[in-house]
Amino acid sequence: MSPIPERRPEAREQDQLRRDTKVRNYSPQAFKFFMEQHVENVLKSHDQRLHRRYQLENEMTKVGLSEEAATQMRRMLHQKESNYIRLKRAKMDKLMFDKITTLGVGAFGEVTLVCKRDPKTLYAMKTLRKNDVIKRNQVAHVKAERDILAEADNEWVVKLYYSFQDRDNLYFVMDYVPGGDLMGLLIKLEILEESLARFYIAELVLAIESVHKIGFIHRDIKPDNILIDRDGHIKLTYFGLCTGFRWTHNSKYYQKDGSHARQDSIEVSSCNLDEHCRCEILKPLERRRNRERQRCLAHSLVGTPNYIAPEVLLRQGYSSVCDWWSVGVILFEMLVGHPPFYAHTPIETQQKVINWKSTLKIPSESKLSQDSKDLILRLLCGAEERLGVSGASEVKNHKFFASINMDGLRKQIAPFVPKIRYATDTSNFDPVDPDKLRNSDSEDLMRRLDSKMENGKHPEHAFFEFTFRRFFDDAGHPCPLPDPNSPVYV
Ligand code: ISQ
Repeated sequence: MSPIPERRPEAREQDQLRRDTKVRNYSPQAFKFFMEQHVENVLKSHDQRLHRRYQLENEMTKVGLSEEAATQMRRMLHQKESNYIRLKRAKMDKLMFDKITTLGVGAFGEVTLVCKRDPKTLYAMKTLRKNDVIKRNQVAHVKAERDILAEADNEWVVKLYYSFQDRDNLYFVMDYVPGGDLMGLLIKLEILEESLARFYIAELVLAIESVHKIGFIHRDIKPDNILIDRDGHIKLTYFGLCTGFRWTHNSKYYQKDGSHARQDSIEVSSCNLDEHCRCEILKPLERRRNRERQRCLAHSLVGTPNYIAPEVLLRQGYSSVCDWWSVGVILFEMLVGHPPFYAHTPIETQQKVINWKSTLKIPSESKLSQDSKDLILRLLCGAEERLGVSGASEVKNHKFFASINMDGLRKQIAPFVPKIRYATDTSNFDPVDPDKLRNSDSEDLMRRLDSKMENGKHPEHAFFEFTFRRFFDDAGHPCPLPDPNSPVYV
């Protein structure tokens, strides 16, 4: 960490000169942040480039390529690297995408199904309003989410193709995963057969393992964040609470004066009730029948603490084992029909989670197998004795999974394959309440005024180097093009 540069007395004159020549002036704090993050990113890009070269050499040696062919391959990689640098510099904007429909609305923005104009490709685009992200102190989380989506190059995590920003918004352009989410399936089926629950939980364990392997913790694993792809396999999304424990994932670097501030959306006890969706207050509390209420809770700023580990809620210091707790909660919910710490309000749920020793009860009338009960109780316990504390294989080796071939799971035919009738079919997602859709023009204007008024209070460096392009993004995108004759554009 370099020291914060000091401003010299003659800097004032230089400032005036800069203002005259329209060069933006940043605080020493922001300058330090820019430089440190920029140098880190330059080094990261260099490492990735070396890694690609090393991988190519390895592959060529493995297949015994002739020297002539190898030279040709090196030239092609070099060309691709140059194209990639050019692509990274090219500015992207939202007009490169046509909106098809809204898939979901959250506290900071929305997720829409979009079609990129050139080449025509379907994506899910998450839009976050910068102002809201900053006001709610979520910059560090957004940064961590961008990092994990960019770095997790595996089939268990929804793939990020591009991230970019404009004055008002941040954009994540990701794979469209058309099968809906696990919450939708739970609502439909109420209780899952043990074999179906076993399949999803086994996949979830592998997905979480893949996230931990690259040094991240999700912290907010819940059925809404587990998507089902067209073949019935799962993908993780919404890493809004995740952390990779990097300095840029720490909120203190985004405070104007460098001081610490509370930032987590898991802060339930201190939250304002007004932050919750009004439907929570207005509607009866029947969980599964009231899917809207569930979704609203998931969308409110504080979220639902139903799935969050007690050590995370208590801010006691936590590790990757907190994600295994969430697996226990989801398994319970799948087999029993409601989450173990369900209550009428988030605060009550939080209390129940924290006091899990006295509140956790597996109802005797639900006919759970001995193995499933045992796994639930080995996951819903103190962090030190929780299964998974010595690694994911502890969880994978539990008797509950005895009949599962973990290694080839994703290659197997899934027990439930969602119905997808055409490329832009979104029927597996809940229809979005029209009241929640943005009234774009007037709301945009309000937000612009809002952002003007708040200017100067924002950390200047909040979204520095947010842009991302995937290196291998041009071939074999999984989503077929929309059929131009189908009535899909709404
Ligand atoms: C991809 N496909 C469908 C829905 C999504 C929601 C969030 C992030 C990615 C998604």
